[in-house]
Amino acid sequence: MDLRSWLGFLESQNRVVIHEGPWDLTHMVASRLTEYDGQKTVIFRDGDRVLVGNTFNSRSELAQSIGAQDAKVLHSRYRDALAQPLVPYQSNAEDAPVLTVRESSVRLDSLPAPLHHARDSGAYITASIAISRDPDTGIQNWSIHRLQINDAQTLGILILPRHLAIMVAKAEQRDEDLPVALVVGLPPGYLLASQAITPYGVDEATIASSLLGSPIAVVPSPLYGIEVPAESEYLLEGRIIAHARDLEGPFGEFPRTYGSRSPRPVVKIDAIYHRESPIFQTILPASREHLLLGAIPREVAILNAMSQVSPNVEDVILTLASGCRYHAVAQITPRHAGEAKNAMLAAFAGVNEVKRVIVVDSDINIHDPEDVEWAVATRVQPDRDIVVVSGALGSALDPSATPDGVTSKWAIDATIPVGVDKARFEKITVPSNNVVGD
Ligand SMILES: Cc1cc2nc3c(=O)[nH]c(=O)nc-3n(C[C@H](O)[C@H](O)[C@H](O)COP(=O)(O)O)c2cc1C
Ligand SMILES: [Mn+2]
Repeated sequence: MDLRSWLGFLESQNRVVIHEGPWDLTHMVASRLTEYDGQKTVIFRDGDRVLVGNTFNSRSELAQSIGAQDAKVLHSRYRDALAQPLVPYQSNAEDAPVLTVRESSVRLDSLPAPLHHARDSGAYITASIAISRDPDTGIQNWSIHRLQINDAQTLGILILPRHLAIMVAKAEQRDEDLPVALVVGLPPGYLLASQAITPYGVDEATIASSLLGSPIAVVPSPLYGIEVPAESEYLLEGRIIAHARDLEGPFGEFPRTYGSRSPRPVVKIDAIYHRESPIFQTILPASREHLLLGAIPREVAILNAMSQVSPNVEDVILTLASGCRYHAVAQITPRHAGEAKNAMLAAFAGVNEVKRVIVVDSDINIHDPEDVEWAVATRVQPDRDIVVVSGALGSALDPSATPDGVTSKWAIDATIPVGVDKARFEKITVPSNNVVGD
């Protein structure tokens, strides 16, 4: 499955809005994507030039994109993909669609990269997977990074302290540039695989392969030999320049606030390749698409961590209002007094960004914020059921945390205490009336 076939499927299901004719990259594209966020994929078509956003709009569409029928199996499918990685398939350069055309010169400013939010510093590439190799082991890593177009050949990049940051530090220690391949235009499963939470040294290409159900085709990038998905629409090959820093940001981010303007690493692009009539992809920051890509791997990590201390963790979600990062709601059936508290602390250990976790019983619908609030209203005694942890590591993009992301965290146990009479807590219902009216 490539981006084209996924878009074709969405069109056949009437889930696409097509904008024909010239588009304006200054806020017009972002405003159409905002209008249809959570509802429709938007394709902007101007002759040969094509731009797409909102490539999925819900958990169920994301599930469909990896061949699953139901959003309910997203977590188990993701967990299985992490447990059973699959080695990609090596394709020939001649068969790789992404290598069809090499641009005669590098003109990043001619890519259809939109200016998204009001105070953004400029046009950004937001839907590229950055692929780099560890300078010692050669093992590759995939991650998505916001990329500010500085000029025709360079990009500013935000690299939070995860795997790519380790590679950059290793290269800079040797005063060497770090080769990087930026691929744009892939179906949701690839992007979801890039968000995997794994130990350093796991190649996310192996997770994409298992998540999609068969080895993905990869091809060495012509200049630096980085293995890239052959089905990509665009490939930008370049280097993260050793020790170079330039101002990047501000940029509207997933918490619906702006990330700061600061000196950040610089990518020099050396060559651009693409398919015939390539489709450029953008992810509107803070859109459903952006938030859900991060949600699934984090929910799986929280589920795993909580399950270590409580065997009856049924389900976890990260709420949309918290950017699918900061607020978790977990459904558990505690067997022992205090077990729910241990499980909540495990959620913090599972994912750094989680700032508040609420645990509820299995009769509460964690996808319904009103039902969760009902549980908090009727089952919580604040002096007994709230735990506050000070000075923990959270998200640097949370404006209320320190610039390094140090934050306090809170956990709310909204489960019915073990051993009390549950009848007092039972939700009222109206019995179904089977009499059919005349
Ligand atoms: C649309 C989107 C944009 C993102 N932008 C950034 C970014 O600018 N910088 C960053 O460090 N992580 C960003 N991320 C998160 C990383 O891609 C993600 O945490 C990834 O799993 C990190 O990979 P790693 O574990 O191999 O380091 C973004 C994620 C998405 C979905
Ligand atoms: Mn990684």
